[in-house]
Amino acid sequence: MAIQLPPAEPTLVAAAAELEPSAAAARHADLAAQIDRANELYYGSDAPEITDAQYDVLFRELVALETAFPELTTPDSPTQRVGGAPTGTFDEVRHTRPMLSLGNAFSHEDLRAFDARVRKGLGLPPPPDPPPDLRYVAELKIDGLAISLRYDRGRFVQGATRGDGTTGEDVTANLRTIEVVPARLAEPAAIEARGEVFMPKAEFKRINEERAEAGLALYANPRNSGAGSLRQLDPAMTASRKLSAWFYQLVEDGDLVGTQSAALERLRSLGFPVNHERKSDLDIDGVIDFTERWREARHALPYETDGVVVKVDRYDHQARLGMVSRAPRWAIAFKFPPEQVEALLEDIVPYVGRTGTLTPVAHLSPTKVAGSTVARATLHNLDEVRRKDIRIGDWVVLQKAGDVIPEVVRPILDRRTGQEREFAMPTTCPVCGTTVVQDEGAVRIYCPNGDCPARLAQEFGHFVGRGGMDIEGAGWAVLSQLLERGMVHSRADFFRLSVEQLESLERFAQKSAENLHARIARARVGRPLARVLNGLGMPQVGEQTAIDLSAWLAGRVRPDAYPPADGDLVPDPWFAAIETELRRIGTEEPDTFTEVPGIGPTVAAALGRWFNDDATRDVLRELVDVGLVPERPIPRSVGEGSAGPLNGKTLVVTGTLEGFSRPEADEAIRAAGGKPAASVSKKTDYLVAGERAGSKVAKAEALGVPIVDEAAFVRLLGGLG
Ligand code: 1X8
Repeated sequence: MAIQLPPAEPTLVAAAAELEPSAAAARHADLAAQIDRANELYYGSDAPEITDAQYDVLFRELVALETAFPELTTPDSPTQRVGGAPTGTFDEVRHTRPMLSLGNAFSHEDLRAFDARVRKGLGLPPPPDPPPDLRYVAELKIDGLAISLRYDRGRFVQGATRGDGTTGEDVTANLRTIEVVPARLAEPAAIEARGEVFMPKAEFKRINEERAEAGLALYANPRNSGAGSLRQLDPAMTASRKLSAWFYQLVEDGDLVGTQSAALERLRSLGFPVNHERKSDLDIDGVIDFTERWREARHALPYETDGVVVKVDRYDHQARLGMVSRAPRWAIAFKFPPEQVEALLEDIVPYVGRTGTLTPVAHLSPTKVAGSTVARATLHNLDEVRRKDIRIGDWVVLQKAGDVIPEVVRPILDRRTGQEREFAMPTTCPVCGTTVVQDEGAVRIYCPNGDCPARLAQEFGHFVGRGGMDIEGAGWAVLSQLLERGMVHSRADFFRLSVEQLESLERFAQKSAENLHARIARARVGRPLARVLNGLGMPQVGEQTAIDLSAWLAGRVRPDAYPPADGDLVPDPWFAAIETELRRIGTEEPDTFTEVPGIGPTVAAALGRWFNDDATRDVLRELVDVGLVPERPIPRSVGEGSAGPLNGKTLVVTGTLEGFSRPEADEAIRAAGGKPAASVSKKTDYLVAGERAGSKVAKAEALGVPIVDEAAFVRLLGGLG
């Protein structure tokens, strides 16, 4: 399947058509090499040799050549890797069969309970009787991104992410850039293969080192960075990251294989990479042995595994067992507990956050845990330090929550010498010296100085970060220098920085200064209003409410009434009107903010105070003056918002959701106009089933209440259900 390209320009095509085929081929190879090199420099090292405009000229000529000589459109041509005109999103792909999620097991007991359920489901004798022909396959669980690939007559035709299990994103072009993904199979088979794309640990390390060097935010773990790399809109970006993959499921028409172990063999003989660390022909004791063997050994593997997937081997058994709420009854994921190590807690240091909150942070002797070295761990707040009785000088148990975030579990009391000291919060801000404040009855201790340099740095970091103006390259290293040198006093100052100023920063050369300057200039125009407001740090307002607020504002200050500014660096009339309106509402009628979904009287009052504050007014006014042109949202009129997509619907949530705590889920349902309820009845419109959902699922099934997973829940909230 060829990628859609921007239309070729007729004059260029006519010129190309004049060429002899051999000359065309030579020119094609030359252009392809130049473009490949430009891509590599642009994405790999952040030091382009040619301008975007020059790149476009080369690319357009290549498109013209391929239009005149279609046989030159080889799969490895840059036109096939660079996704033509970027659409901003991927196309959707409906999976032929749903991509399932797995139930979890956390202990040997859980595994034995799984075995007992399987035997019961198959009508086999319960343990300890050995079942005659029930056999398991154990495979390592890869901590990556699930993908599904279709092959037609042995050729790779389409690849998609898991998405919500039913519909994923078309990432074909990106998958083509992964070396181990076969473009062609050993035989002309029509199959679908499923597996996991991941970033090897070494590549993760390399990329994070490169990002640290460039002052960019670091990826939290290989899984995030792998997922981020695969979901790049520009496949050249994916290509610059060395992703890999393991395959573990064969979806094939015509039943050539009858077991999972045979399917793995067939995948391998077709040319797919299949993980060697697997074992078949196991009973549940063999499965347990397998999990024990890998508990520690996994850290030495060059990729991340977070568990073992256990599957009933025989397909006919699998079919008889069937599934419950999107998870097969014939498979389970055993999750390794987080590795725990001992570390010396050398000090507890209070850090000042964006809102001034002082957070105690543990400084640890650098200690290797779950594959990386840890020297810092947040202790959250003073109550937490007291509750766990953690003292300076303690040896502590350290683990990574979710194998990612370092966490001090407890002190090791046996190792106390009596030299340990209790931690006390300072009475003054460690950065600016202002006396700190603890509000009556609150846990939080904060620096009340709005001009505290620590607060400013984080506020500005938030402003230029992902939730705000999204200026890549304006990381910590850059921000702290800009503040220290007094080049930036207010948020608007970012847009006033010159290339020369940026070039004067440490580790900046002319090229990197120009790049950052260009990224800042691009961020000035077309960032969604919601992100601009969110980036300013509105009190008690999250990203979704920021979106609702900006759509609501656009309903009051209609974008269509304000022609876009045509010059550069002049105030955008619509944004100026928004600024005036926010100030007016803040002063005169803060209650009207309650018309925005998700905003109640308390938040409305806080917003009113905030928009009425001189500091906020100044920031907004300056951003208008410096020529910020936010993207104009689609207006939402009053009432429309409060009558949300779940108006009149009753939802029950069960199990654990990844993106919501229970109160947050309830709040989200209310904000969308729905009603959260505690138990399932005939009146329930949807049961939202998270991980480890319990008996409510069976009840909903019995009553015929639709059961949705978290992804579908999110779509319902967005009115897309
Ligand atoms: C997810 C995964 C499976 C396997 C390995 N890694 C995963 N992340 C495997 O079967 N070897 S199966 C699976 C799923 O079914 N959701």
